[in-house]
Amino acid sequence: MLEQSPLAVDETSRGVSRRMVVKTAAWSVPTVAVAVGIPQAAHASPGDGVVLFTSAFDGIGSGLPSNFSVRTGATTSAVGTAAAFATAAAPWNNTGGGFKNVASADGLTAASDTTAQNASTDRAVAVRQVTATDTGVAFTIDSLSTADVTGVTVSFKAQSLDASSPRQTTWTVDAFVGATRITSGTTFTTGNSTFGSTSVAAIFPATIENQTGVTIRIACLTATTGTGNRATTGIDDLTVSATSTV
Ligand SMILES: [Ca+2]
Repeated sequence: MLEQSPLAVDETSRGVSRRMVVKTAAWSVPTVAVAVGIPQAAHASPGDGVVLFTSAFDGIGSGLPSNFSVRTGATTSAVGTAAAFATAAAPWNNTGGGFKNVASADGLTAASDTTAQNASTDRAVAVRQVTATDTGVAFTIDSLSTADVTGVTVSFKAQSLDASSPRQTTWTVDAFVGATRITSGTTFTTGNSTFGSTSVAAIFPATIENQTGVTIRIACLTATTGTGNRATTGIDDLTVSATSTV
């Protein structure tokens, strides 16, 4: 299988380098040069599923995963500025604002107390909004490459975790390539005195494909509605997937 390596590399510049593929392969393994010259699949085949990012957030007691950040100041024209994340386990109904390490809703109920929440090894990254963060909070996946993929999809569990929070927050799933915002069209809400976990899948248009430095974002970009305290919103089991085109 040694002859596969140069062929696989040259697949990235296909159309320009057929001669190079043959020449490289012939140089490496002269006895099979003719066979290698016949087009054949590289190890990434069209239609293969590709995972660009995935995290269950169960290790956030030690910090956030690589290529993931939490932000404030998010708007429709600005990705936002990286914000602090508190690694200590926090209960859902703590009204102090900030990004926190909380128990996932999975396996628990709205009535699960702080002891039960702290005992859960299934963690979620969360934010408790307060007056100063009524808008502009965001969870972001950073520095993604979407080269040679199509159908970029972000899927996750959106969790509304404090049933005693009457205000409602609307969340938007979007992306940035440089200064250009790309919307998925997907929104969801938390708060409104609800508790629960909802599976969300947002599919991005083709404008997100074949780019580098892509940021995918789950953000609150509009004011909360209602009165009283604000939601604790958790994100769990977050994956960005796509389909290979090469
Ligand atoms: Ca988790």
